[in-house]
Amino acid sequence: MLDGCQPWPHEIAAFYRETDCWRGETFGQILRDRAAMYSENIALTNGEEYVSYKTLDERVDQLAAGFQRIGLKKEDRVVVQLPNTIAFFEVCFALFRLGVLPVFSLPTHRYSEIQYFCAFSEAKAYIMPDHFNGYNYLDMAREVHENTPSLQHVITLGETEDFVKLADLYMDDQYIQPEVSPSDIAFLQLSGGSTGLSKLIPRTHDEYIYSLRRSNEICELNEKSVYLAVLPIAHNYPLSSPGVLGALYAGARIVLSSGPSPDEAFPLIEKEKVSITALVPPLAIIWLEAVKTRSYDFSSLQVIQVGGAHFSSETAKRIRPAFDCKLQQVYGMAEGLVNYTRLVDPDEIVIHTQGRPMSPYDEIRIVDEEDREVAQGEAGELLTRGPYTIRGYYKADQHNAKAFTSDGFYRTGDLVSLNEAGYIVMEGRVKDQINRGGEKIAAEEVEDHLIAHRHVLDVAIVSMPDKFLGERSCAFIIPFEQTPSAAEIKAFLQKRGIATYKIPDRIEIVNSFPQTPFGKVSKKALRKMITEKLANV
Ligand code: J2J
Repeated sequence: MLDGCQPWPHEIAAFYRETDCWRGETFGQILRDRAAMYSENIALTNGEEYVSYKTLDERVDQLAAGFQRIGLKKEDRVVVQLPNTIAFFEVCFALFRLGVLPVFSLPTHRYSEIQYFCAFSEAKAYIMPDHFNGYNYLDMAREVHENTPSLQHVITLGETEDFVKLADLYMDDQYIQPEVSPSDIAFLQLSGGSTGLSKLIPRTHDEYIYSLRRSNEICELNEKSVYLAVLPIAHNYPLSSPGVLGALYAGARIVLSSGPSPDEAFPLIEKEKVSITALVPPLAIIWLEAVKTRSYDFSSLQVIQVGGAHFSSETAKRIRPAFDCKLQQVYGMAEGLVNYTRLVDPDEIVIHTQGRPMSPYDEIRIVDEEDREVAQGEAGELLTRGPYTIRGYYKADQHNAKAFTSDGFYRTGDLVSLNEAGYIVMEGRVKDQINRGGEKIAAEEVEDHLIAHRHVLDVAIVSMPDKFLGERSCAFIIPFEQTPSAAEIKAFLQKRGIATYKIPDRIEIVNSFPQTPFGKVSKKALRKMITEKLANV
C-alpha cells in the first residue's frame, strides 16, 4: 500500500470480503466491463457531445498511453482540478488504469490550496482548465509549477504554448497496464477540514466501489437512470453518493452541467429526461423559487437528493409538491459514512431526518465529551467505523491519533441524535468548521492567513447564521496599530490566493476575545455575540 496510508487490519478486511462488501473490483476494470455490457449506450452527455461507454473506454486507453509516455507510473500522484467535463472522466479512468492516484481538487481552489496539494502529495503532474468561470488558471499554474519541485508536468484542457495540452496526450500506442489491486489506493479525496489545510483522504477501490454499489441499490440507480451532475463532480457527494461514479457503475447516463443554475439545469432535465440529481440546500432554495415561474417538463424526475449541509424541514417539505418527485436527504462525508433517507420512507422521516447509514456493516456510536455513549435520543458526537470509512488520513499520524479512536472509529465532529426508528438527526457540530451552504471552511486555515496581516494582532473565525446559506463566516479581529478595513482584509486574502468561498463574509473588530474557563478563545461566545447582533439589526 502507498506509504503514508493506514492499511486495513487483516481480519477486518477479510470480514468485509467474506460478507461480500468488497468484491475485488477496480475502477479500471469496471469501465472495461461496462463498455462490454453497454457498448453503444450513452455514458456521458455534455452539451451537444454524447459519448458512449465504448468510446469512453477507448478514449481512456488512448489517454492512459499518453500518460504512460510522459512517465506517469503506479502510485504517482496527480492533482486533478477539472470542472464538470467529459475530460474529467477520461483523465480519472486513465489514471486509475495506470494505478496513478488523482488528488481531487475543486475548480474554486486557488494558488494556496493547489500548491499545498501538489507539494504535500508530491504530485508529478497537475491537470487543470485554461479558463473556467472567468478565472485564468494558467497564471496560477505557472506559479505552482515554479514553487513545487516534484511537479514535472502541467497539463491543461485548453490551448497554451507553455504547458502540455491534454488533447495531445491521446495516443493509439499500446501501453503496459500495471497490476492494480482492489486493495490499492485509487485516489486521494479532500476533507472539509477543521485544523488547518484540508487533509487528504486515501480511498481504496474495494471500499469506494462498495459504497457505490450500496448507494445504487438505495437510490435505485440502474442502466435506465439519467443522473444530472450540477455540483462540482470532484466533490465526494456528486462523485459517489451515488453520483457520477455510481451512475457509471450502474451503466446509467450522466448529464453534465457546468453550473447549477435553473437556467442551465431545468432545460437539461426536460431535454435529457433526467431521473435523479443532487443538490445542496441553498441550491434547493433557488430551484424552488425558480420552478414557480418556469414551466418545464419534469416528469422524468424521480429523485432530488439534498445534502452536504443542514436542510431545514420547512424547505424540505416543499420539494415533493414543487417537482412532483421524491426527496432524499443525504448526510455524508468524504471520510466515508453516508446516510440516506430511503425512497420508501414516509414524509415524516424524509423531511425531518438526515437518513440512516447505507450499510448494515456501518457501526455508529454517539458519545459525550468523555467518549461515553449517550442515552437514546440524546445528542452527542457521532463516531463511525465500517466497510467504506477510512482508518486514517494520508501522511497525518499526529492528527490521526486525535481524529480516530484506538479501535478505529472516525470522530466525525458532528453532533447528532438518533430517533426511535434509528434515523440520524443533525444537531450541530463540535469541529471548528464553517459549513457555508455545503462548502466547508476550516476556521484555522483562514485564521493562519489572516494572522499574517500586519494590522491583525489576533483573529478568530466563527459561523454566523444565514437564511440562504445556512451559515456564513465572520472573522473577529483584534487590530494591531491600526484598524484594517473589511475591503483591505478581503483583498489581502485574495492576494494570498485562497478560494473565494473561504474569505470571511463579515469582519468584526474587537479589543479582546471572550474566554473559556480554561483561558481558550470561546468561539461559542463569539458565535452568540454575532448571532445576537444580527438579530438586532
Ligand atoms: C448537515 N450537515 C451535513 C447534511 C454533510 C454525501 C453527502 C455529503 C457529503 C459531504 C458527502 C450533511 N446535513 N445532510 O461527502 O458523500 C456536513 C457534516 C459532515 C460534513 C462532511 C457525501 N451532509 N454534512 O458534505 O466531506 O458536518 O462531505 O461531517 O464535504 O458535512 O463534508 P464533506
